[in-house]
Amino acid sequence: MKRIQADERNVSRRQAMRLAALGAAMATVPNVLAADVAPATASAELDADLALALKACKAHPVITPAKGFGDVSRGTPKPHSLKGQAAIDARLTPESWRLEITADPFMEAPHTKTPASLTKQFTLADNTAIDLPALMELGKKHEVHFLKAIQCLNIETPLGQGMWTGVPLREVLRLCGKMNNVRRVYYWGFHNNDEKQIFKSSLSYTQGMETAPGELPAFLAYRLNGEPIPPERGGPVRMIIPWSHGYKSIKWLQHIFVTNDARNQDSYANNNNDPDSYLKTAAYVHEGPPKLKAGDAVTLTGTVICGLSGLKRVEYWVRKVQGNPPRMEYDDPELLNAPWKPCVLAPQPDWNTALPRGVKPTELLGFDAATGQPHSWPTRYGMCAFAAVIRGLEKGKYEIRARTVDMNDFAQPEPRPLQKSGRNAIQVWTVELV
Ligand SMILES: Nc1nc2c(c(=O)[nH]1)N[C@H]1C(S)=C(S)[C@@H](COP(=O)(O)O)O[C@H]1N2
Ligand SMILES: [Mo]
Repeated sequence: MKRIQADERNVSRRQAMRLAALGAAMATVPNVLAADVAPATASAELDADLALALKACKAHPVITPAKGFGDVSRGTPKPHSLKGQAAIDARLTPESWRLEITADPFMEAPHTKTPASLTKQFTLADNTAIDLPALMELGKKHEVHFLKAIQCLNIETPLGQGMWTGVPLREVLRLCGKMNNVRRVYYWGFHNNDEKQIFKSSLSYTQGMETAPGELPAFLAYRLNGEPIPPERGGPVRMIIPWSHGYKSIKWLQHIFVTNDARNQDSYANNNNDPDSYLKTAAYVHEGPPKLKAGDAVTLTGTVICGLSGLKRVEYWVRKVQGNPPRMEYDDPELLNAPWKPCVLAPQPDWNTALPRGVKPTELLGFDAATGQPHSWPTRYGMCAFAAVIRGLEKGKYEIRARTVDMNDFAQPEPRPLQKSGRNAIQVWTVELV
């Protein structure tokens, strides 16, 4: 365990090197699979099992095609189902798309004593709303690219990971000239002209305007995986909030609205959700078959998100059970004291060929501008596959769990056992060996 911690940043690189030199340098193998094999056969089986685990990871590429995402879209009819003239009228085509930026006149003592104001507003009414060529013109100077995992705060499976390209929100807001008394920035998308269908999110002024060195800006994306963003994924323009859950990344973006009301009134704030969430470091298990043949290798796979607290490792635990045991609490002493063992992470792809349409890894946020290597693996607020090959299980029923340990040594779901700040319960695959 210690050894893995010492070179945790390079676990996957090391795995790749191992694969390239099967049979050599046995001492550097993490003790991922070692405990399950007899000492005499350890070398060969260890290599075979590591190869098997890495192969299992390979089935889950790092970039999800636009069509492969899970979908969470409100509205009746769904905005992306509008076709032809209806899509043009909704300003959901590249030519008809417009962005309004306005200031909130709202005042109410004691929390909002003066209204927000902008030197310049952009509106449809006076024909000043921003169009796509204007946004892309800003992109020529300020374009950013970011690999992001889209994860719904309320769904247990990540929806997909894409390379998003666009312009930082701060550059768009700077078009407004002087901003006075702006404490929050709201934004929403097309909503079928029905107020009740508005789905809005917000940032504090600082989150919108400032990005610390090495940190990630909120941005208005106009490309996904190097192509125009398809309607299903929120095109022509979608807000991308790199650090947050899906609800902050508003699709079919059309309105930015600055206010001096500092209270968070995101649509998501109404439903007991954390309206300022950051992605949580967590492992999500791909449920395998309910039955396998005893004696065969059992391969566990899943997806791990590198959230706010970073990722130290992913680990699994195999528990033999009888019948149908009750659901296990996250703080059950048996679980906390269980013999968890490390999983293998998917190796990093060759970044020079993995990225869409000629984008260089040195240009990606979160990647080193000199070496083109990401600052962490999986990338920050990104995800990759993990796997473990388990041997030596006799006939019977087993619960197989996976969890993350973050850089602060918190094991999932800690420190967020409350699932309304991001679903991250420990997931289980129940399998019977027959
Ligand atoms: N305009 C709009 N944007 C939206 C939503 C929506 O319903 N309407 N759903 C949000 C939520 S809750 C999630 S989880 C993500 C899902 O993104 P996806 O459908 O591209 O996977 O989109 C977000 N953006
Ligand atoms: Mo969501």
